[in-house]
Amino acid sequence: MLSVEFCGLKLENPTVLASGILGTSAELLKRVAKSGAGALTPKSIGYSPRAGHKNPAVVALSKDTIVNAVGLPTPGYRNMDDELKKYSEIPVPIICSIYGSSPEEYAEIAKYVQKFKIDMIELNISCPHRGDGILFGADPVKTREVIKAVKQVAKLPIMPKLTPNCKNIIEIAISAQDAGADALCALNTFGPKPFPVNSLNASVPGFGKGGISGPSIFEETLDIISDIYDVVKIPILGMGGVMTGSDAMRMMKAGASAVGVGSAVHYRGIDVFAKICRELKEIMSEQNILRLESVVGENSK
Ligand code: RRO
Repeated sequence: MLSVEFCGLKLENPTVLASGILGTSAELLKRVAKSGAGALTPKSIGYSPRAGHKNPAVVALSKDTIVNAVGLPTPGYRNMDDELKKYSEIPVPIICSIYGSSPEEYAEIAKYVQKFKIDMIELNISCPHRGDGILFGADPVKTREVIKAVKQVAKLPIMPKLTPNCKNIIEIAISAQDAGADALCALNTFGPKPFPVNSLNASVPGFGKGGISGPSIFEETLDIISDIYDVVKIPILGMGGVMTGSDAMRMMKAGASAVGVGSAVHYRGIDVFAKICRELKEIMSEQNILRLESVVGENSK
C-alpha cells in the first residue's frame, strides 16, 4: 500500500511536489495531481509583490546539479485570490508555502491563506538567496519566533522548511518542534554557492550564485534527515535530490514520512511522480513490504 498519512493529511502516495518547482498556477498544479503526485506545494507566497532575480533563474551546473536563484517572486498574498480559490478544484492535498520578513508578516499571510481550501501551511524560513540577508531558519530563536507567531493564528498544521545552511540543524529542528511545529520540511537548497562557469553551461544565474539541488545533494540530505529523525517526534517531509523510487524508499527509511520531489521534474518529466510510485511498488514487492508507512525511520542511526 503506497498510501501514507502525513500530519493528518491522507496521501494516496508519499510523493509531494516540492515548492518552487512549478509555480502557483492552479491549472498547472492540476496537471501535476493528474500526473500522480500525492500532494502539492505551490511556490512560496510572500507579503508584498516582488519581481525576483534577473534571468536566467535556473541553470544546470553539471549533469547532477541544478543551481537556482529565482528570488522569491510573488504577486503578494493579497493578489492571489483567483489562484487560491481554484485550489479547491485540485483533488490532492495542498501545502501552501508562505514567506515573510518578520514573524508578524508570516502570521498575517497564514491567517489569510487558510480562508481558502488548503490543507497545511509550509513556512519557508530558508530561502538561501533573498538578497536581504534574512534567513530565519539559520537561527533557533528566530525560527521559534516565526512558528510561535503563526501558531497563534493557525487552524491548519504548520511545517517550517529547514535550511542546511546553518551551524546546527538539530538545534533548529528541536526549537521548531518545541515552538509548536506540526511537521518539518527538510531541506531547502544548499548554498548559495558561487557559480563557476564551465564547459557545460554558457550562463550564470542572474543573481550570480544560487541554491544547489539535484542528485548531487541526495546523500548529504539523507544523513541530515536521519539525524533530525533521531531527535524529533513530529513527521518529516524529506526532500533533496530524490530521483527514483529507490531514492524515495531510502529517504523514508532514513526517517521521512513523505518525500518531496523537485529537481526530478526537470530530469524525468512531469509524470515523475507516477514513475517513482511504480518503482516504489516494485521495491515493496521485492522486499515484502506491505505498508510503506512501516519503513519510516528503519535505517536511522
Ligand atoms: O525563489 C527562490 O529563489 C528560492 C526559494 Br523561495 C527557496 O526557498 N529556495 C530556493 O532554492 N530558491
